[in-house]
Amino acid sequence: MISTFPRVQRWSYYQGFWYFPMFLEGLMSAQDHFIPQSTDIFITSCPKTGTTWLKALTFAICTRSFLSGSSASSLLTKMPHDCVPLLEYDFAQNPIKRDRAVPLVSTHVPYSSLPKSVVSSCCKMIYICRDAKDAFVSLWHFIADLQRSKNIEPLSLEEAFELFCSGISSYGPYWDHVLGYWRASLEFPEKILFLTYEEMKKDTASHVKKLAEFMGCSFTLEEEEEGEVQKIISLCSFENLSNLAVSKNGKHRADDSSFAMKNSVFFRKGEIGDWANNLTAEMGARLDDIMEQKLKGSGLKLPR
Ligand code: PAP
Repeated sequence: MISTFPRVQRWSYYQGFWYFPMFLEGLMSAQDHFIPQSTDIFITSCPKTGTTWLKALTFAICTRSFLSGSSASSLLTKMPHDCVPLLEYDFAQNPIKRDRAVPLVSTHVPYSSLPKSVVSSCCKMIYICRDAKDAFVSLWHFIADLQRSKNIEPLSLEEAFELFCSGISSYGPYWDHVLGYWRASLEFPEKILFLTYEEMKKDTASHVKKLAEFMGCSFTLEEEEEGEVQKIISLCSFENLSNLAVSKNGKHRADDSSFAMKNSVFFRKGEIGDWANNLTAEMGARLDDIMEQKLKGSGLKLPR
């Protein structure tokens, strides 16, 4: 069926958004079959907006009570992506693979295409987004690296930028993805927490506390006094995670020859504003204008 959908480059169009076919297959299967646990919390994002970091933080927050002095966090030996499964890939591949003790599921699926079973449930969602220019640059490097590793000639930065500006990118249009979750977060504030990468970088401690509170596992005074918040921030920092052996030497989806990738591709720079090292000022201004127009009237202004 997917082969009959409109297609540009490797992206297929479905319900207003663009997907690589294998994720679309997983999404369509999830729309038909996925049933969440009532306690599930969904980590939602457009690709390259801070998912790895948010997965690490939420996983560390909600598993902290399992950890005693002797048992170290799984995050030291497992990628955040292997701690928190992806709805449209991991469940499509093997629905029984999940660890039900960890109430976290991630997805890049736009709000309007989430399985009805998720939207009509009482499950909470945490959405993270980021300046469009940085998200685009991060995505371009990620896809280009993957394609080069498979001896496929990647799209040039300029070609990919043109497509991105016309709405064509993984799970794009980017602005519609952001707006879908933004509007839903205004409608259901107790259910959907809307975050930005930039604000989380600027004040990680208050975000970690906010996340814990939203997830229903606030830090106790005792935990705060023992520096638990700071321990989680340090554990999940770019510096710490990117330097772990599992990140440097491990592989993600190692058993899937067409989709295996080095874990290190998830850690590039982890900075705000790196777009300026990749795009011209004109390209930056053009994407800013597009975002401003698309977000106009929504009440949302993304930090830059
Ligand atoms: P995904 O959608 O494939 O899961 P995602 O984690 O959302 O990717 O985005 C990757 C970006 O987050 C990369 O940004 P960059 O390309 O601009 O460098 C990556 O470096 C950054 N990142 C990964 N882990 C962390 C972290 N622990 N703290 C801050 N940024 C991080």
